[in-house]
Amino acid sequence: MTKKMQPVLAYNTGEKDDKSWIITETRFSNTSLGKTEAIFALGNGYMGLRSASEEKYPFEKRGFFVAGTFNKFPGPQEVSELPNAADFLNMEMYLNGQRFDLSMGKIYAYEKSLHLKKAELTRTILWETPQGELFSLEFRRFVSLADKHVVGQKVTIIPLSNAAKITVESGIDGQVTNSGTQHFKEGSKRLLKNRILKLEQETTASGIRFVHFSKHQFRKTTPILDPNHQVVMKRRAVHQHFKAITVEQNESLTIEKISAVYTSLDKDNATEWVEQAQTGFERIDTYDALFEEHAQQWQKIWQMYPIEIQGKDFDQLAVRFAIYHLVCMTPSHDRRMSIGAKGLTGERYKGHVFWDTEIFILPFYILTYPDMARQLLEYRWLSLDGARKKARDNNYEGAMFPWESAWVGEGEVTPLFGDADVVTGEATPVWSGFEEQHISADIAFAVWQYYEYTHDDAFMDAYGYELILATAIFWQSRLEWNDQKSRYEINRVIGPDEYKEHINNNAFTNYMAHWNMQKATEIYHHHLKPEVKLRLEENWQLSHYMAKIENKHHKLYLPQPNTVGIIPQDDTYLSKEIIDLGPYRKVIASLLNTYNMEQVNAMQISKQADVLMLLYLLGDQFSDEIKLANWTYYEPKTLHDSSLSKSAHSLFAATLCETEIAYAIFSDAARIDLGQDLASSDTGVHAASLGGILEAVLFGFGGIQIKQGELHIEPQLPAAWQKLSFRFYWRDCPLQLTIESNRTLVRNDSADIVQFKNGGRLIELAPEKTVFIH
Ligand code: IFM
Repeated sequence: MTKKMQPVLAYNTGEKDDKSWIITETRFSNTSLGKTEAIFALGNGYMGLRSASEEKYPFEKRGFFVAGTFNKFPGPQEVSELPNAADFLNMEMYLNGQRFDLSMGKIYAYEKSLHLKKAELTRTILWETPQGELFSLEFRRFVSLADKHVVGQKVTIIPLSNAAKITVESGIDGQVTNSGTQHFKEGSKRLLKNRILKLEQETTASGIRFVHFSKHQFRKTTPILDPNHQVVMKRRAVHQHFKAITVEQNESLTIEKISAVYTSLDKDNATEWVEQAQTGFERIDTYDALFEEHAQQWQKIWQMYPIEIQGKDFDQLAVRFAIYHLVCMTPSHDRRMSIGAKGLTGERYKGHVFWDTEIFILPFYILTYPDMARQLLEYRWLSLDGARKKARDNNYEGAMFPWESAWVGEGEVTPLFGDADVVTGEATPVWSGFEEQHISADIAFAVWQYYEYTHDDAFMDAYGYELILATAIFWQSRLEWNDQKSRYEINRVIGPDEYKEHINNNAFTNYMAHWNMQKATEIYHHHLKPEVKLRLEENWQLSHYMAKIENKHHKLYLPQPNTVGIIPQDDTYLSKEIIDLGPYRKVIASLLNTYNMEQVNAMQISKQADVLMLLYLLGDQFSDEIKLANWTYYEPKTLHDSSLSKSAHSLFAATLCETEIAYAIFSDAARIDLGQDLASSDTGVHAASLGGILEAVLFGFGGIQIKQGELHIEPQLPAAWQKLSFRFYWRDCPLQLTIESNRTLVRNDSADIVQFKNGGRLIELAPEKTVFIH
């Protein structure tokens, strides 16, 4: 009988107090390093650091990203990307001459853990060298939430067999690349005050200056040591070699490495910012003191998002894991930046921002931290120049938002080519930058969703109305008149289902564009203050375009349900061949190993939610029967090849009150990053999926919805859970929702009366009062 291998990841490994806070890799494998490098990545929104080891391995992917620092390598195939900046984690340790390397010798104990509560990475190892000497090693690391520039590392080594001479090579290495592309000039290197390593570099085209510092402190069981060291400078790298420190048997050697990075993008930069950064860094304290301040900030984070699930520890952990990563990837310090599809945890998608932010992540912030949602929308407002340029370049008007965005105002940055075509052997063209146009409406939709929950008029006057109106101006210019059918159409697009290219009248796109234009007319007539109207008139020739929008949008073709209630995904989808998707639903993207895009285009196969996404977002416009009919039709034809798909389907199933189906799909979504598939996160975590998991919990099971501008709370608890509770904001009022198997409570923690609907009843909840609902 073959022995069953234990799963590599263990959950909830902590003691009672640490339950549902810890994820542990229980076995070292030097061929699947990417998983925990990404899912255990550390960050604070300013920077993100993949959790590669101190010592290097051949199949690792080290990664360190500072939000917003985009650079474009010259060349027609290149687009702006977030550079992989200098690596300061690396520490090579030689124990009695033997390099510490887990692919050699024997591992008697190994645990690599991410502790979500305090956002700390740890590794504890009992290792025998190939020469038979036993060592205990402990590694700790954090990216500070208290000082966004600082990273702390602490390594403790204890020789267990005999005394040892330990040599350490450590420094700052700017030789890293983005898979071969070097984004930095050589730069300057220094050792300051015989103690602080400094590397100053500049990105090749965007001219963003980076300054890195690292300093070390060595300690034996008690005293601070000053070991012999030598400074080594190489191209783009500066290191210190600390020589042969003698450590007795069972004595411990602790090495603390504190590093910091500052860039010329930092908003608080004075002219003398490098000098100031240096002075600040010199003052920086020890690991423990810095960690304490950092842990206190994380305690505040967990108080901000008190989402509690009782019944399944894994689900509680998954929710915390999603919140943890959203905090790590959200650039809360700077509205000129937004959230990349991989956060700050990997090179994939080049740090670019997609609709993922507005449709999958923003709803979580709207409900739990509206100011953050507002800031992320301001990034889009600051990007209007790029959207205007994209419209102009394509002979349209208004604001046509890029499918992929990088620096504000830069415009479209979608690469032109992607993976190999299995049939032709050539690189597959990426059409999304030209054809995936729904993003303009998605952004407008998100703006309105934010407004409905917050009634933040100041935001709308300054930014929100402009975003909705400028995108509506784009859409009216985008419509194509079909003389034969006497209607406007939107042709040659890609909808959310990216397995259908160059299609006409994608239902999602047409309905969302229609919604965008209709909302613009409503805003124009009922919401604009005279001074706002005047400004928008100057910026966008508003009255001229409003006449066109009003005239045209009624005549836009909106695909209607057929005789059995199915809304055609586009003009041809329903007439395409249907194949057995069974084998392809088991392995992500396996279809593209058999068929190329042209062939996939000719089949009824969806990559992710498309019509169902429409029915969720514009749920008010469709009956339950239509929703159910389309669910039954489209879900079996969906491969869920995009990580955005599962959470969207879970959410949609919840709106159908299919609680257990919604829960089963939620469970799959929760495992996209956190599950045992050791390759699923190599290139970074899935930001939209993490946002989507939280959406499924709050909006799906929590049942928070807006219908005709009113708040509805219609909760449903999966059988696996005994309790779900969370706090959310409705128009500045904090409300606490507690759902248990036999009762649901809503508590109004504000000083105002709050109105909402439940089970068809209008409920008025007085300040500080609690009500039981269905
Ligand atoms: O935005 C998504 C898209 O919907 C599917 N492909 C990946 C993109 C980035 O996550």
